[in-house]
Parts: sequence; C-alpha cells; structure tokens
Amino acid sequence: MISKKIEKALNRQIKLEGESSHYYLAMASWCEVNGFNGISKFLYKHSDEERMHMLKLFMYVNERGGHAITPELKSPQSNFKGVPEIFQHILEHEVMVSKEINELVEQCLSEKDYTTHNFLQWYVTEQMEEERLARNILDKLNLIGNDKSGMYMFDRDLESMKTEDGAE
Ligand code: OFO
Repeated sequence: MISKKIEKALNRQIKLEGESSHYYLAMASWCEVNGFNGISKFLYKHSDEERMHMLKLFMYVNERGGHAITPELKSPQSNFKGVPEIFQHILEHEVMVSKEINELVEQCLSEKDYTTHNFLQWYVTEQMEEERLARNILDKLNLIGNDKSGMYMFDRDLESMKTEDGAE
C-alpha cells in the first residue's frame, strides 16, 4: 500500500507524463504540416510512448491501493521556429522530467517506500536514454546547419530511428 504522500507525488508524475505526450504530439503536428514527415513520425511514436509511461504509473498507483487521477492537460505550444528549436525544447523538457523523477525517487527513500523506489528505476534509466537521444540529435542538427540536403536526409533517417530501446 502506498502512502497518501507518495500517491499524490505519483499522480503529479502521471500528469507530467501526460503533458509530455501532449507536447510531443504538438511538435509532431508542426513537423507534419511543415513537410518534415520523418521527424513527425518519430515524434508521434514518442508521444505514444509518453502515454505508455503515464499508463504504467497509472496502473501502479491503483495496484498499490491508491487512486490514479486522470490529469487535466494544458495545451502545449503549437508553433516553432524550426526543427533545431524543437529538439532544444525536447532536451530541456527531458532534463526537467529527469529532475522530477529524481525528486520522486528521493521522496520514496525518505518515506521508506522501497517498492515504489524499485518501480521508479525503470523511469530513471528511461530518462537517461531520452536525454542522451536528444543530445545526439542536437549534435547532428548542429553539423547539418543550413544544409538543405543534410536536413532532407536527417528527416528521412529519423523516420526509422528508435525512440527508445525495443521500440521501432
Ligand atoms: Fe516519460 O519519458 Fe520523457 O518525459
């Protein structure tokens, strides 16, 4: 059974994962309407994965005797200056989510909730991967700069790039 404090913290994280999913969806849509179809597909997949992250927490809360609350999600930014700006936003967003996960992990330790602490390890690893992926993509975009053919290939490559281990 989780404590009320942990239940509240997990519900907060549920909201954050839901917002992440929304955020990726908004960026996928911008890419789609601006002709970056490969990047758009990558971001749609990522949006789905964020929803899975939310669901995983959702089910955990209920399994452990809490009550998962469907979060209210604010509408994210829908216009961007370009693809590099999108990935810069992604990196900053994921760094912020990692910080929140770390705080949650710390809270579990201080509450002696080792089961939830254990459950959250998957998120710790996942965040590390997501930050790494965003940094790698930004490095590539820096190399491409204003080269249009480079951007064309980048868009094509991203369509088949994995968003996380095991996901196509
Ligand atoms: Fe849920 O992994 Fe990103 O935010």
